[in-house]
Amino acid sequence: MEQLLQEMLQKNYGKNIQDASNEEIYTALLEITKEKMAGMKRNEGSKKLYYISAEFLIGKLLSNNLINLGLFDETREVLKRYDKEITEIEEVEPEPSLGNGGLGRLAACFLDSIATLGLPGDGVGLNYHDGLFRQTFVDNKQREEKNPWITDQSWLTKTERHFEVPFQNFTLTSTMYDIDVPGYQNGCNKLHLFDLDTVDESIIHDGIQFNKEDIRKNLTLFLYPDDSDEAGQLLRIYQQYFMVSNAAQLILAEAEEKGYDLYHLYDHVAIQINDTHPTMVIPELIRLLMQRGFNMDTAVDVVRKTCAYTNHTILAEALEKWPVSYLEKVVPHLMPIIRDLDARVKRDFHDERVYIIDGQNRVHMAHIDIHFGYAVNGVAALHTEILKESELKPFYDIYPEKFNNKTNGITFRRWLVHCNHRLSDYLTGLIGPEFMEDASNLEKLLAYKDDENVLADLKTIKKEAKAELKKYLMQTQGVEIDENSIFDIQIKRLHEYKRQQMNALYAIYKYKEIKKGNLPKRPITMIFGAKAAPAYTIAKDIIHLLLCLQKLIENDPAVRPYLRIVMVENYNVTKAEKLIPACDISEQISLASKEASGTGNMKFMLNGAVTLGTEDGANVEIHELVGDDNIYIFGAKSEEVIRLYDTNGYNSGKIYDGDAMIEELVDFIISKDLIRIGDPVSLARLYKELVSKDWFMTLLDVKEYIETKERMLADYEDELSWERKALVNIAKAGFFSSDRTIREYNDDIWRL
Ligand code: C3B
Repeated sequence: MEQLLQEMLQKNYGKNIQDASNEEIYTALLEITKEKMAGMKRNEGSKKLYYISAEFLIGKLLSNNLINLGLFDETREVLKRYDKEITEIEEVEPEPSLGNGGLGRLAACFLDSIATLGLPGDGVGLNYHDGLFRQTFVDNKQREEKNPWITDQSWLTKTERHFEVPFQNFTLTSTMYDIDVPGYQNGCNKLHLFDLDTVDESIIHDGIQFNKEDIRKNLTLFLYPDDSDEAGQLLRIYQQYFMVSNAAQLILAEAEEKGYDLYHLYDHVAIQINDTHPTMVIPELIRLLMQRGFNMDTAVDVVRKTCAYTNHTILAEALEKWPVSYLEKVVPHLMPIIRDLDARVKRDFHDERVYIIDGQNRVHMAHIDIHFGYAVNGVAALHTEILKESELKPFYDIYPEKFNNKTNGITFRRWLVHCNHRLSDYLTGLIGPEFMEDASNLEKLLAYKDDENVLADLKTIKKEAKAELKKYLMQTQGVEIDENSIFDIQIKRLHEYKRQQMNALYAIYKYKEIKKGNLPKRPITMIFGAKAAPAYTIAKDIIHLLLCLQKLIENDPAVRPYLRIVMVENYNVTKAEKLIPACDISEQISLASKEASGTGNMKFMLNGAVTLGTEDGANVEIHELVGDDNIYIFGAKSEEVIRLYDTNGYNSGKIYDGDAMIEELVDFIISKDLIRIGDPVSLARLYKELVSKDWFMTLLDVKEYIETKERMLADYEDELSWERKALVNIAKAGFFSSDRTIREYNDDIWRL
C-alpha cells in the first residue's frame, strides 16, 4: 500500500505522502481502491438478484471498501507512519446523499452482505444529484438546503449503458453509473444508478425550490421531492417509472446477452421490490416481454415467478396509491396493463379490499406486488404477524404461502469493525476473530459475564467513544458535553409514531425536577438526530420544541450542569457512526405496532448500549434474546394499540385532563419560558395536536416511559451490573447480522 500510495501521489500531484494534503491522499486512495475493485472477481452464477430501491443510504465508502478488501489495517498503519489519521483523511469524503432512513440504510447493508456471501446481486436505483436535503438549524427551526455530493473524483463510474425511457409525450435517454460493491473476503457486485445527462442543478433556488414541471432538468435532482401538490406527485411517478424502466431494460439486456430463454427468466433472475416505490417494474416487464412476442398470460406468469416484494411499514401514508389520472398523464402505456391486471383480480376475487384499482380510481401499488409477485415479506417477526393478521389479512387469506418474515439485519463490517474499531479489536483479542465470519460467535462473550476485568474494559471502551463524540460535537457544532454524563440517544427520522415528542416530555419532566432541587445522581446528556420531511409540519414543530428546550437549558446555569439536550445537525450515516459507539441508553420508543423493525436498535445493541423501548418491531426479538434483565420495556402492547384504533378508543384529552402531572408537562410546551425562545404558533400547534388528537398516543405511554427511564438511570449507578447488561447485548447481537438476513432471503426467496 505504501508504494502504491507513493506512486499515485507522485503521478497525480508530484508529491510524496509526507507533503500531500488530506484531500490529495483521499483522492489517491479512492483511485487505488477503485482500481483494486475493478480487478476483483465478480460474483457469478446462473441466477442473479436485482435489488431495486428508491434509496441506497450507503454512507462514506473509503474505509468500508478498504475493510472488505482486507487493506484497512495496512492503510491505517502506512498513514500513521507519516503522522496521518485515516479518520481525518475520511473527513474529506462527501457522504453520498442517496437515502432517507432505515429503508435506504437496510438496502446498503444488504448490498454488503450479498457481496460478502458471494451471491451475484446488484442494486438498481437513481443517481440523485442532491439527494435528501441537508439540514441546518436557523432560529431553532429546521431549514432545508441542497446537498450536492457528486464531485469530479467519486466512487461513481460512468458506463456506456443507455436506455430509452418512454413517457407520455417524450422519451428520455438514460445513462447508467456504477458503484462497485466489494464483498468482505469475497467477490464484487455493483450498484447501478440511473441518471439523465440533461439534469440541471442550477434550477434550484431558495433552499430546495425548483420548477417541478421541467422533467428533463429536474428528474434526478432530489430524493422524495415535495409531493404536497399534484406536480410533486407527478414528479415522483416520473422518477419511479424512470427507475424501473431502466431496471427492467437492464435485466432483459443482461439476460439476452447471456443467451437465457426469457420464457424461463425466473430461473436466472430474481427481482426484489423494496417497498412500493419500484412496483411499476411489474407492468413494465410485462410490457417489454409482450414487445418481444409474449402473450399477456405468459408474460404475467413469468413476471409473477420473478418478482418478490418487501413491505416496510403499515403506515397508510407510505402504502402508495396513485390516482389513475396521474398515471395516465405520465405513463399511459402502462395503464392498459394495469387495467388488465386489475380485471384479473376482479375476475378471481370478489373482495374490494384486494382490488388494484379502487372505487376512487386509485391504483394500490402494494396490491400489484402481492398479486403479481411470488413472495411478500415483513421485516421483523411482529411486523409480519401484523401484516398477516390485520393490515394485509385479506391477501394472507388468499396467498398464505407467499407470506414470510425476514427480520432485518445490519452489516457488522460498518456498524462494528469500522465505527467502533476499539471494541472490535478488543473482541477479537478476547474471543477470536471468528465472529467476523459468523456473527453468532459473539456469544462466546457470555463466558465473561462475571469477569470484572472484562466488564471494566468494556466501560473503558465506552468512555473513550464518549470522549471522542464530545470532541466531534465540539468541532462540528461548538457544543461542549460532559463525557461523564449518561448518553441517552434517539436518532432516526422525525415522525410522530417514533415519538420524539414523548422524549421531549421527559426532558421537560427532568428540567422541572432539577428546578425543584431534585438533582439527578449523574448528569444526563440527551442527544437527538433527525430530519423532518419538508412538508411535515408537526414533525418540524417537534424539532422546534427540542431546539427550544436545548436553548432553555443551555441558558439556565441551575439546570445545565445536570441536563443537556443536543440536537445534532444534519443527522446522517457519518454522524450515526460517531454517535452509536458512545451511547448508553438506546431510545426505541415508537408506538407499538408502528415501527416495522427498526435497525438503529440493532446497531446500538451491538455497540453495548441498553435499549429503552416498547414491544415494537425488532425490539421484541431483542427482548427475547437478551431477557428481561438486559432491556427496559414499557408501554402498551401492539394488540392494545390496534384495538384502540379499531374501536376509536383513544382520547388524549381525557388523559390530559385526568392527570395533573401529564397536564403540567404538556402545558410547558406553551409556557412563557418556551414562548420567549420559540415561535408561539409552532409550539401552540404542537400543544394542540397532543391534547386534541395525539394520533400516535404519546400520552398513553408517557408516564410509564418516565418511570422506566428513571429506573434505568438509577440502575446505571450499579456499574458492574450495567456493564453486564452491555456485555449481554453485544453477545446476543449476532442474530442481527445482515449476513443472516441475506442467507434467509436467499434460502427462502431468491434461491441464487
Ligand atoms: C423503515 C421502517 O420505518 C423501519 O422500521 C425499518 O426498520 C426500515 O424501514 C427497514 O425495513 N421504513 C423507511 O425507512 N421508509 C419507508 N418508506 C418505510 C419504512
